[in-house]
Amino acid sequence: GHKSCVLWFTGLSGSGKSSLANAVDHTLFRQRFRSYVLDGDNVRHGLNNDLSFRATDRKENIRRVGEVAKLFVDSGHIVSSAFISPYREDRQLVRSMFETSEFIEIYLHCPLHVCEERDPKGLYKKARKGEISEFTGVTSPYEIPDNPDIIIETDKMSIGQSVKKIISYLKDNKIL
Ligand code: GGZ
Repeated sequence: GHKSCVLWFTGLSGSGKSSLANAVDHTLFRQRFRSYVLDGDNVRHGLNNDLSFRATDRKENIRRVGEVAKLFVDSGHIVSSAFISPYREDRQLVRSMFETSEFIEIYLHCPLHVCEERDPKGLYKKARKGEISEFTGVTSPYEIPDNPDIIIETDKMSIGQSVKKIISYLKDNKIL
C-alpha cells in the first residue's frame, strides 16, 4: 500500500510539468500504485473550458483543480497535478485543503529563456508578437514558490533523474 497525496507541480509554460508528472505517473503505475495526472489536457479542455487566463480565472482554475485533486486523494490516489499555478495565494489555498503531509509542492525551476527556446507549441513566440495576452513570464507574472518541498532544475536534470528525486522523497517521507 501507499499513502495518498498530491504532487503539485508548478512552473512556467515549457518548464516540463506535464512531461514530468506523466513520467512519475508511469513509474508509480508500473509499481502498482494508484496514480492519476491532472493537467491542462484533461482539465482545461473539459471541466474548466469556461475559464480564461486572466488572474481571476486562473484562481478559479486552481481552486477547482484542488477540489478534484482532493476527490482523488480521498479515493486513495497519488495525484500528479501539472498547472502553472503562478500565484502564491492560489497554491496556498490548495495547500490548506490538505493535511500537511498530503500536499507536496514541486517547483520546476527553469530559466525563462530556456522555456522560451523550447517553445514546443510556439506560444511564447505568439505572446511576444502580442497574439496571446497575459502570457505567463511575458505579460503575466509567475510568483516563485517561497518554500517548495522539492525543487527540480529541469534545464540541468533529465526526466529520469527528476523522477528518481521525487520517488526518493516519497520513500523518505513514508508515502511509498
Ligand atoms: C500561460 C497559456 C496561456 C497564457 C494558453 N498564459 O505550455 P502549455 O500551453 O501546454 O501550458 C500552458 C497552459 C497553462 O494552463 P494552466 O492551467 O497550467 O495555467 S494556470 O495554472 O495559470 O491557470 C500553455 C497554455 O495553457 N496557455 N494561454 N496566457 N499559459
